[in-house]
Amino acid sequence: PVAKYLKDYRPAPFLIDRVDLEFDILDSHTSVRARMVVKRNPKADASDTLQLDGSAELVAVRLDGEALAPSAWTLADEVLTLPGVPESFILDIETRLEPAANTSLMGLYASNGNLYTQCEPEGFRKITYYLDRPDVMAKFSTTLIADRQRFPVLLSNGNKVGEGLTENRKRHWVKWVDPYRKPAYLFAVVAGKLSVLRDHYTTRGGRKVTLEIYVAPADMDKTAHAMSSLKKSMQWDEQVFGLEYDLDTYMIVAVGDFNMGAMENKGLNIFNTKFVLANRETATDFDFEGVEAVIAHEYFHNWTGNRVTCRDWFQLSLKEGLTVFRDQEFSADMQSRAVKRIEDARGLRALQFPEDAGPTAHPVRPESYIEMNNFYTLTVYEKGAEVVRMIHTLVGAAGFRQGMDLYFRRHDGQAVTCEDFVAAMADANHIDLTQFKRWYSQAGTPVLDVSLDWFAEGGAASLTVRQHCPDTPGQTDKLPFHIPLAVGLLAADGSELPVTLASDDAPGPLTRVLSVTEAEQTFTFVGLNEKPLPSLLRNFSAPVRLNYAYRDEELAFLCAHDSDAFNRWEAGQTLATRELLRLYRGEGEATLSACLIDAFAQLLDHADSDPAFAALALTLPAEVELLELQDHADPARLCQVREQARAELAQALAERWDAAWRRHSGLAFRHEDAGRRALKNLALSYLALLPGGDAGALASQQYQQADNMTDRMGALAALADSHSHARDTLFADFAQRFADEALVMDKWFTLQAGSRRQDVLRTVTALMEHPAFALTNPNKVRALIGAFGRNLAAFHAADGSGYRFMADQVLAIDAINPQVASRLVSCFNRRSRVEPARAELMRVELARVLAHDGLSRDVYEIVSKNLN
Ligand code: HT7
Ligand code: ZN
Repeated sequence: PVAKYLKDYRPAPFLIDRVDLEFDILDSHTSVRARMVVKRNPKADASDTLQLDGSAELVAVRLDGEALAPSAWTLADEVLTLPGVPESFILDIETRLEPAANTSLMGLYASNGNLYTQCEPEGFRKITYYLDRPDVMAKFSTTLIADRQRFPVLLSNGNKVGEGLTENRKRHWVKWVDPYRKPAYLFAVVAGKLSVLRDHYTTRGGRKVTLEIYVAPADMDKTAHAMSSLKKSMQWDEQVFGLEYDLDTYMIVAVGDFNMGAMENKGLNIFNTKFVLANRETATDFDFEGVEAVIAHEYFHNWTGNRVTCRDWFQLSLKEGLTVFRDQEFSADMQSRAVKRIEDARGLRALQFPEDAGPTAHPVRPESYIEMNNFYTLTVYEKGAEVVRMIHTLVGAAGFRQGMDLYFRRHDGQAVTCEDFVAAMADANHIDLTQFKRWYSQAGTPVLDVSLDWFAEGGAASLTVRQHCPDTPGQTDKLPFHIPLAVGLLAADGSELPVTLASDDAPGPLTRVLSVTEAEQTFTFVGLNEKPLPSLLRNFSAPVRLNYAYRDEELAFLCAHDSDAFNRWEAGQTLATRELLRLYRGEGEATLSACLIDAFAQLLDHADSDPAFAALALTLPAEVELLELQDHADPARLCQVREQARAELAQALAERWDAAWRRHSGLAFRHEDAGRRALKNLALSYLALLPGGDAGALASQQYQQADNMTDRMGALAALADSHSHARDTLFADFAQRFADEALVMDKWFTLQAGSRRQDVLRTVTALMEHPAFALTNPNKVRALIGAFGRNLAAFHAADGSGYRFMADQVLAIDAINPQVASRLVSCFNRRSRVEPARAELMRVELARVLAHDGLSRDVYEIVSKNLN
């Protein structure tokens, strides 16, 4: 397989003005006729050879109405070459597709008898031959013709402009025209038997928009939340960014077979059912939050992605980082801002930091790829959002809005680069972001080492900040980043002191954003009557690791008093991490320190004022986070130490957990009590660790009385690691009760695959035979096999059985769906973190995968980087 490079970008030699597509949907196959109006690109080097991307079965080619003999073109390596074409011409291409046989779920595919498309990033070439790159933007029309009974619903992008019956009246046709130019990756069609929930939204400018959500008929009772999320998103984008919807219809279609979360096709979003369907019997609070966030994300893409798109796929973060930032801000406005920030930062640290430190580390704007599907990463999405957030922090909300306005004024209707986005932000705010742009080109997580010197006589404190960034594949000796470091200062009584610099002529703000730009830099704060305790990186103002030599008591103090909620949470997590690593290394007492237990006791005593925050603060750092902090780690021991710490906290605070569980139990369901449910279920999970306790009875009681899925799942999760009769009874009841609910059965699979029980591999292997499981369905694979890969204790079993199992599954799935397989194989990427015996067992399995005949580009790229 060969790599593509950012440095090789050239404008397309030809442009496509219009595409008229006709899909003739038949029982055995679908015929696609594409008529394209093609012309030379005046901005590209002159050429009379047209090269189109494509991998579909080619039936016919006509140029300006003349059928071309096979000798007039060549087809090799998924490129159709037409030499000697005129300046402008009409090209007709006919292809033949077999959607029912397409298990990759890219291009046109079948799911449950219906047809769907997925074209981002390079799926359109599986439908027809085309300039399948985002900087070629055309006006599309689509006509769909199909049997009326089997395919009553026929959808495509834009506005419906006509429909009718064929001569024998058995078939019907629908024609759609999208008035906006778009790249092929935003093209979509859907055909099938679907029910629809309809509603309306009138934009600020007075456009009446019809909103439609299409689902399988049995799922209509799970669509209301998605609809209300859509309306909230539309309103929020008008209020915060002045952005309105621009078509008369906005359609969302839910499909159970889908490679990712959702897709922002113009006017016709296609969603994984997981991010549309939710009612309180089948979806947890977490699911409800996910639906709202993903609906918002795809809606926001209409401006950040569709109206202004990417010049090439290296710029993916232009649309994804910005749109994730927008959906995070939306969610923060819909719920608790602090809780949202903690959840996002926790996810980044647990998942993106390891990616940034591993064999597939890449900059937010990658420089090369073999398979673009592998670059829909946490780095491009989540770190990309952090980069946008840092600009927001540097220029403020009003400055950011001005930057966005300028970005749209300059680039509406264009395909642009990350550089263009930063230029709009810099120009609108008259600031220099040249150094800041290193965040787009340098991979790796910067490390800040911070210290404070106190000068009592002058009432001054100097904060010294040193930054460095570890080497990543292909990148050494990185240049300093421009890092916004938000700082506060606490007095001994817990009050906040102004952060005043010598250059200020008045007391400074209580939180000050310092611009760290050098490898080493000192900031001096003045006007202080006592040595302050610094609160650093408030609200997680930059995606960095920060080291400061706090004493344990100082962390406990910050945990109790910091006015910055993020840092209150952070201080508790740092204290807990220290304790867990100390226990892991066998240093000092073999039990948790009183300092940590007291800090948790205090958190629990004040939990009811913000139970959602408390639930996060009372959760120990994840095993994957701990793994990153330890060289030559023994994952089994890490898991065991964390479990032991949880058991100690359970015992030390037993009465408090019990009281918390009781205080928040037995309430009639209200959405706004999600925080209380989170705290209650956390309490139950601790109570389940008490030797001789009655957690089985409590969990059974909660399960039986539950009027919502969060509580049912909380009860199941509390027992998932046990061998009790109660556990077997509840799991069996759950499977029976929800046998027909695919998304609920996914939860059941995940709980079992994530269990601490020794027999988990045997269980997972057996569950692969369960009637609700299918290797062809990405949700099932992620729910069962993906969850096993995230189960550190089971995946890293000392005998290598977990590695062997995962490698076998990767190979089996690769033959079906390479995109899903390459995600799964990434669980091997932290090989360098684990102790040598396991690392070698992992290497052997990866070598076996790499040697496999017919391995996909997707898996090849990940495994070869890992083995390098
Ligand atoms: N922009 C969408 C990306 C996506 C995707 C990419 C590859 C293969 C399948 C896919 N489905 C969706 C999703 C988003 O970020 O909104
Ligand atoms: Zn997106």
